[in-house]
Amino acid sequence: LQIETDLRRAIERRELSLVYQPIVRLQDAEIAGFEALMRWDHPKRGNISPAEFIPIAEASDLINQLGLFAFDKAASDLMDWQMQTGDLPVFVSVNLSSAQLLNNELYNDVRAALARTRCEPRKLKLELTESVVMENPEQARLILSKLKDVGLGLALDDFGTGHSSLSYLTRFPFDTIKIDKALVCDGTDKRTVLLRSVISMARELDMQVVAEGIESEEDAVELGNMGCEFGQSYLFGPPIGYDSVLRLLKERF
Ligand code: G
Ligand code: G
Ligand code: MN
Ligand code: NA
Repeated sequence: LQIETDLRRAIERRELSLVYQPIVRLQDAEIAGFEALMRWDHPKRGNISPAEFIPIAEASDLINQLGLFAFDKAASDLMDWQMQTGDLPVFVSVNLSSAQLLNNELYNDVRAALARTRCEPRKLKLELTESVVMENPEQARLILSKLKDVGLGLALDDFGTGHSSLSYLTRFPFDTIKIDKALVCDGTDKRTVLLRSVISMARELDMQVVAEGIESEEDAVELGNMGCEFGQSYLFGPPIGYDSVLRLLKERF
């Protein structure tokens, strides 16, 4: 596949970058952190969506390199921002694919990136979907508890889309759940009941809750009243580049 060959070269050719979408506190719209999202500027085809190239990377060994690039880059960007603003009460979360989780090198790679960048582990989170964990629950539990012990945050992403087994919330060391936009924007009358129970369950388990895809101010207020602490959506801001994040942080902190 030509695109796979191109992707293989994309890292060294500096065609891959990260953008950062704010995750805000619903109470006062203050920035709590950012989700790092990968972008590929292809020399001929222009911007290719991660929805297209991540699956290609996942189907080969490339995802491990891409994933490591994202983790290392997110950690070093955060350190660079902090060099210019001082210590920040802000985290960055990075998506993790299943092939990465099952890769024996992941733990050492993560430790090496933390050592290289000197980023505090508690300022970084890994985002995993249920399906990533489900592929091999035993091994996932093992590696996730090791990563937790290192001090990284762990977020269960896209919650409410798959065949959510509630046991995932307790069997794995997640500290955060991200409620998928499909549930946040659900048009049926079950929406309120579902959101209320997910949020109260998460809170009783001492987990932070991020609602994704909140479209209106009314929904933000409603979710806040239900006990949801954080939101991430275009309403609060689109993904932005390194310089824009720095500007935003200088304004706020
Ligand atoms: O940013 P955007 O909506 O285009 O992302 C589309 C999908 O690609 C999302 O599901 C997102 O989680 C995924 N994605 C973006 N960046 C990364 C990454 O660095 N690693 C992995 N595994 N997935 C990513
Ligand atoms: O699967 P994951 O949750 O990692 O994907 C996050 C993706 O959702 C990002 O690619 C981002 O571009 C997209 N996104 C962020 N905010 C919104 C929003 O308010 N509405 C919609 N439809 N998508 C969003
Ligand atoms: Mn995510
Ligand atoms: Na999601």
